[in-house]
Amino acid sequence: MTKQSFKHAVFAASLMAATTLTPSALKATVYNDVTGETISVPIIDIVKVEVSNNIADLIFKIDLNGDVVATDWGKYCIAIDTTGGGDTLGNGWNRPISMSAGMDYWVGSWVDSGNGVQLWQYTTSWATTGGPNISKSGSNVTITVPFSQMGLNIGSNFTFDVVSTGGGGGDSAIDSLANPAQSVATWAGPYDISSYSPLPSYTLVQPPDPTNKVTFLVDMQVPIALWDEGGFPVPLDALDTNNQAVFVRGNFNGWNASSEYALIQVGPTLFSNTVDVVWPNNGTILYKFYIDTPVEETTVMSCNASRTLQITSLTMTAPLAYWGDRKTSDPTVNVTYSVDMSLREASGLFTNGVSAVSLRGSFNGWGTTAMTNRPAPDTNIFDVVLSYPYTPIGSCYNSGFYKFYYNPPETWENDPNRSLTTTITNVNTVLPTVYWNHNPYRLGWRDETGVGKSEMGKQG
Ligand SMILES: [Ca+2]
Ligand SMILES: [Ca+2]
Repeated sequence: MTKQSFKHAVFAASLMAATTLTPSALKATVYNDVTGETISVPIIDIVKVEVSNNIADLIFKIDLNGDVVATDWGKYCIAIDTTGGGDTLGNGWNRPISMSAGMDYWVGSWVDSGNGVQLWQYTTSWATTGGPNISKSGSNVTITVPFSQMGLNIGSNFTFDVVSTGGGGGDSAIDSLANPAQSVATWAGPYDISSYSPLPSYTLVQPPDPTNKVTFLVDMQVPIALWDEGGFPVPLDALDTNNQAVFVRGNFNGWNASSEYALIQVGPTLFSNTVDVVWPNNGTILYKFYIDTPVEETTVMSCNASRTLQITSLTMTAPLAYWGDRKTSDPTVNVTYSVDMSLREASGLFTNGVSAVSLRGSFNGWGTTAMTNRPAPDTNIFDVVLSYPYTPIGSCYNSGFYKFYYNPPETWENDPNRSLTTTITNVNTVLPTVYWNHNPYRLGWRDETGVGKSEMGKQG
């Protein structure tokens, strides 16, 4: 068994467990009525009404004292006062039911003949508007109204009453949710909803963000290859699959690597899991992949920007990603740094052949990486090539901080630290030669100091 196959033999036994959708919880406000206080039968005796809302709809779940599927002639209506004005005398169905405080909307529903519901709006007269929905089950009738069609928004408050009535066009409010007493003594009524006070009121609440199930997939082929190559020191983003875990972290989990966001190895190099992302629909999450070294991936194709995903569904799969945007099929990129020591040597502070020049920076933990000088006549220019395996063309190269250095005597460049970012367009990328200590003057004659003969044109 090869080293690689041994390492990768320990796969998770199963893939993602079946997940259950968790729609955002809708916390209802419950308005209770008494029972047995009507002149008629249990199917129009209101027990209670639960009112809730989601991001778009207002939902009334009306609980009756009888089975409205078995006996379905009842009519269930909602009188709503959203604002000043309104009809003080009647309603959208022209029944002997009024709201003397001013009824702005009337929801009229029936559960016979295949169910139906209408939303009526009063301006100077009544007219139908919008498209509410109705369903029934057992003793419940549920009416859903898009609240924007009543001019309401999250945070809006309105007063209302739910009333039951019969099949006759002249039937009044046989039960009133608000009123615990008998509402009418005869079918003809009439009944003024505002005769009872206070009427129920409801404030539209900001619904909780939905819990989305998002499947993430990341191919760890480069970190696994870096580990398998066994170099020393071990590259920071090498992945030991037997001892390290891979996570997805983002603004949806506080950029934390908690266990529920661990990814499972589902193939030789592929890691995946379906995790909870509590986030509003159409919102965009930021994320990256992470190894518990700890190290977060550096996304080289976007200059280390976070990955983004717009949440458009309760169940989603993010695009397949490669750790750091890198594949094992990507080339090794060689980046050449060079420093021109000629002015420094002319100053007498540096002696070529005596002092060794090196590159030090975050890339080598501020250790020394030796530089070598070029053949004549450029013997005062020192080069070093840094190699970056599995680096895609078009990627963003960031040097981190660095300085040039020579010894003896032990001499660092002046501050500030150098750093640069460039786009890799070639497997051999040669950075511009710079002068020791950021000296901006270009040496025109190799046997002179350049003082008084400067020309701009070379990067410091
Ligand atoms: Ca009742
Ligand atoms: Ca009542």
